[in-house]
Amino acid sequence: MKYFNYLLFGAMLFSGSITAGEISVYPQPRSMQISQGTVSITSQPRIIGQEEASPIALASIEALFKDKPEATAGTSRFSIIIGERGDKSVKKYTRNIPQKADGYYLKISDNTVIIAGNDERGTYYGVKTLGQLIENGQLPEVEITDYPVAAYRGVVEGFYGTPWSMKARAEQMSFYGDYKMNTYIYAPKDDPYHRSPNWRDPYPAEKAAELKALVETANANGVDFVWAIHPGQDIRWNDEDRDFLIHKFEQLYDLGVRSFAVFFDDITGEGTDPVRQANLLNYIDDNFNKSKPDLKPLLMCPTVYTGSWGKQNDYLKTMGDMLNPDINIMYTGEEVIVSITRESVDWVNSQIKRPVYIWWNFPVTDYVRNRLLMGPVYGNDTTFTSADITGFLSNPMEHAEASKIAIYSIADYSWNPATFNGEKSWKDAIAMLMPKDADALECFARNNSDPGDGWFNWRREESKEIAPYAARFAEAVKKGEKPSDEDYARMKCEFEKIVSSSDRLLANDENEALVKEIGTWVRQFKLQGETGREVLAMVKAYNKADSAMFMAKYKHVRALQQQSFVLDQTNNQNEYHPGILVGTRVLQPFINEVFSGITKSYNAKYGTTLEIMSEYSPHKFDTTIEQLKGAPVRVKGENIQIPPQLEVIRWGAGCYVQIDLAEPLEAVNVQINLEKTTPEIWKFEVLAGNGEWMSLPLTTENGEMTAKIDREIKGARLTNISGRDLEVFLRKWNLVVKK
Ligand code: LOG
Repeated sequence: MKYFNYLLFGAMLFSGSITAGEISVYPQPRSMQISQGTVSITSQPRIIGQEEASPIALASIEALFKDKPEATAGTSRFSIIIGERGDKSVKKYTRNIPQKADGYYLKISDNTVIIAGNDERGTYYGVKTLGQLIENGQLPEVEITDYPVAAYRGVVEGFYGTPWSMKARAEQMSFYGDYKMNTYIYAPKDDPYHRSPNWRDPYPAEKAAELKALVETANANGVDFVWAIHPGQDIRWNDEDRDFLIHKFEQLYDLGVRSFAVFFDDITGEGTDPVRQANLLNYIDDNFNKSKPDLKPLLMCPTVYTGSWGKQNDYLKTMGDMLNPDINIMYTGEEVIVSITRESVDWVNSQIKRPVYIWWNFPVTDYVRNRLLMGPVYGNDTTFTSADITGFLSNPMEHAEASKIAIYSIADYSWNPATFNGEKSWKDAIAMLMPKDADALECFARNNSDPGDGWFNWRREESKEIAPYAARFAEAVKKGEKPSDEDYARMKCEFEKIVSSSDRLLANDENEALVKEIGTWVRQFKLQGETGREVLAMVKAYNKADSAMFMAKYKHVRALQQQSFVLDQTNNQNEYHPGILVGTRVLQPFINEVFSGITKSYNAKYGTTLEIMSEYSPHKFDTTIEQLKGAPVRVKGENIQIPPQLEVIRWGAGCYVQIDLAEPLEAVNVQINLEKTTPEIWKFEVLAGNGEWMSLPLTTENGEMTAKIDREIKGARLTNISGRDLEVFLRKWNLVVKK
């Protein structure tokens, strides 16, 4: 028999007689040898070992073959020998079973399947692999030895914002089971019983019942439900609070929870003391955990959870020295939002004196709530072994189903980093979520993956295939040249695809939960596609000197911009990052530049004064500063803003920026940050109801200039009265109004 060594080839190989394509098992197994034969599944299997084998593994087998008929005399029946290390059924294969937690040995040959786990979960995972191998009623003959790198894999529901629903969580559990994730940490920042103010109080009966049901679902899918408490913001370091915490854990223990965590992230004050934190954790470990033999090791999230903060003090070293060795310690990497590097992991391990438990802040969006992060997982070191990391969890978006794209790949990566292929894993995740409309979802996902520019300083690739075409095209328009036919065709094709993909996503009936979560972004994406298409048509009309066509397309674009503005202003109005942003890295800048550029050219050629501002706003922006012409006026809740500019602004003597409001509004104040400057050289004025400009005093507060307004105004203006040309950074221009 001919054997291919899977590891040698570094990719899945397929056996000749299995018809469709390649064999994909996720997460990718450590070692898989595929031979030529197949086993046909025509009936229910004969199970050998059911007296002792893992009950969830057996339940999973039953689910796999429930549609097959009972075997009858004459049908060729295949057998499954199943069990875990020490069970009679698999004794013969003991040598083959990897001695690793969650590991298993799976062999399919001669009408027989052997599934031998190192432990119960290993057996269960062997069944999950078996399920993935079935294709068209056939199983390839394979031999697999498999076990994970990270002992703990899965998700920490640890974001700010609307916690996942119980329904979504239950759905996640079976997803985790399917892809060999064994951990779910319950830690939603916005559950008041997890954090202040109610961490001391037991859950009310109804909530408790819901959690109990969820714990059962987790168990049924081989997932450890970890309940985390977050007491640090108002903890008093006394016996009373310590006992409150233990009582709360006791309540959760009674609900079935067998794994606990204490989180001290994002707190200030007394609670941050590492010595007291460590003493509390050791107390819990010695008195609560050790008295209950069925508990998993205690887990903690430190206050100093990044390398860059850790290097400024001894906090992590204190934890490493003081904490009982069996307590696991979390860490987000060198920064809060960042890829996980070898260097950072080696450093933290030297401090905490145990392999780190990674809390990876991806694809969480609580710091950019108007966006979705749907792109591939990449950038993490691929040489980690079990000696480096004990856990690797994803902190997801508040959109549970949409987060599965990233979670799927993180499961894949944390099981076997060495063979991880981010791009392939991403495509397979998409196909798993939406088999029939995978290409439509892929189009949406590849254009919605970057968190943008911000304090977190962590960008993701977005629209990367189209980017070079977009750049060349926009550059040509800017120079007043005609873009190449190739670039035009490529951009047009992408915008067409965006429009049709959006419609297909909105009409998709394979994954209702996903469509519901991302629907508003998809509608915005469709508008973006339509706008892009029409902006291209403006360029074409201009180059053909077809004025009538240009005007028709121009007006259509204005109408689309307005619709996009309304959508942004009326959906997802959270107080932090309200609105709906899509395709911000390449597509929107492209549309804006080309729209402004071609309209400017048109104005120059035909002597018209068409608005060149590329983003619709009811308010108008007026300026005598050349660099700022065409900048948008953004409305974010109660704030009317000129967005921060990256480059230095040359603000000539006497030049101004001015906002003309669409209607009189009750203004509260203005906040202006031009970096190092002083109020004396600026004049701030508002346009009062009587149509007169009046000057208001500017003061400096926390490095920014501010003026109280407290009246109804129709406009606001800032003028350079220094008598000199100035160079400034425009970091902030925010007019606060009452809605
Ligand atoms: C929080 C987390 C939040 C994340 C991303 C940790 C350990 N804690 O900066 O709740 O979802 O960042 O914004 C955090 O990451 N703090």
